[in-house]
Amino acid sequence: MTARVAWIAAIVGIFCLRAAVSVEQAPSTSSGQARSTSSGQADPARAERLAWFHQAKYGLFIHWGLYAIPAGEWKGKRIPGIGEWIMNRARIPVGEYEQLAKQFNPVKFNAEEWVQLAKDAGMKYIVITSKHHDGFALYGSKVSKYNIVDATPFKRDALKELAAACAKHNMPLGFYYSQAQDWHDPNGAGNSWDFGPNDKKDFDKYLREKAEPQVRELLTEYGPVALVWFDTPQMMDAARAQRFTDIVRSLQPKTLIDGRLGAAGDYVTTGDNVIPPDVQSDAWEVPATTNHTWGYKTYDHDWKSPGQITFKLVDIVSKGGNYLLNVGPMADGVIPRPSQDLLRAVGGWLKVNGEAVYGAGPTPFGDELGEPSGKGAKDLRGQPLMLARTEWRVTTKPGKLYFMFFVEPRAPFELPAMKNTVKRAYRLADGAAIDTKVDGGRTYLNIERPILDPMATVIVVEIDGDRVIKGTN
Ligand code: JFZ
Repeated sequence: MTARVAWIAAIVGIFCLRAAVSVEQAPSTSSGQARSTSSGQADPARAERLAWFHQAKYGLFIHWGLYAIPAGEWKGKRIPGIGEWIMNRARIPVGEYEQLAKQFNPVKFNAEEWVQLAKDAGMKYIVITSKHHDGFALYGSKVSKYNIVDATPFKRDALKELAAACAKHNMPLGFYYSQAQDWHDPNGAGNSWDFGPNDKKDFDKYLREKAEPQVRELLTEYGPVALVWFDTPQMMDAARAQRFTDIVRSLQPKTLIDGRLGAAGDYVTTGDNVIPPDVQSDAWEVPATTNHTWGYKTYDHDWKSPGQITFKLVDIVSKGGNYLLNVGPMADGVIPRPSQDLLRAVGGWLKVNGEAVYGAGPTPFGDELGEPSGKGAKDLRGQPLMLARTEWRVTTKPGKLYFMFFVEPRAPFELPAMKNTVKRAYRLADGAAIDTKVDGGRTYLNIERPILDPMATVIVVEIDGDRVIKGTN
């Protein structure tokens, strides 16, 4: 069982635990302040750190580096799998792979344009790969010469420029950092084809001489860091993870730590593109691709549609989570047009309907999410197989329910049972009033058909009282 599968199993394990959480226990306030940390004890500082995260909901992930040059091909052969793993998948000797640095010259890189794209897309934070598994740093590191300033003809510090553009636009910036895997370092994890098996390496030497000092650089020379996105915690035990936690907490106490450090972070990180079947009580985030790779590949054109992305975003927010959606810029520094167009299309929907997403709380109901398929069918995690329903989703704010229809609702639309009285209902996009009628203790919405926006139409239902009281009158 490869380390990667073992590791995925670990992540999945985390979710069965959480999936056990029933809807009722869902956090009440839109800020979703979980009552306990993933390590159990109450931590007001953590809740404070998470406040912006719970407001933001939707972020831009950027996987960029030397792997954008081969872009999925090596010596004329297409290498299957995610593009940023090409050195591993093709077992490229480090001496050969590092030569790519001499070709890395992204003259079209424009940090301002990247931040503007995130804003146009309705994304509220950015996370970029400062160093991925291949060990190459996208900033001027004094710890390792294997970086964009010292090893390439480009010589510019991309993270310095991005940090400046983000500061100018008040865009929170986070750094992805591969703390464990480093295929360039003889003692880093993961490169068995040049340096042999992990357990023969002086891993702590690599951590002390490269990873920890580089994380310090990122937290001391690039302004406020919104979060550090650690990943694939091979060989990371509690003591090693604690050293990174101490570095982050001591240098920038407000900085969030994701769920892949190798110890409890500030929030849970799901598996890639894994959306849990129901509401999760703790803060969580889904890292997701717009096609089937994180790093740019020339021949992966299987892009998700704006409708699919909008549904996934709303589905995730209605379950209490955040959506971190990725782009893989090309080697010249330009983000592929199809992914730009896709993000801007979703951004257009958010310009009109963002009130139902930013800072919104999860569904107080749950039947709309799906039901166990019955017949004892189990999913990968051994949990009752959930047959997802996708007709509509709902998010909440005090006194308001945001029903989002992705297909034509039954007419009239029967609201889920609740003791609250419906004060009024209207279409968010244009404020158009929606007739309501009460019959047999249930409230019905007379939603005009066809629905206004096929991407998703939002109907706001104002109720008496801040929160839904479930049950019938
Ligand atoms: C990791 C990286 O290996 C990959 O290159 C990318 O950066 C991605 C965001 O994260 O890949 C993973 C990590 C964990 C899981 C799947 C892919 N998982 O838990 O299912």
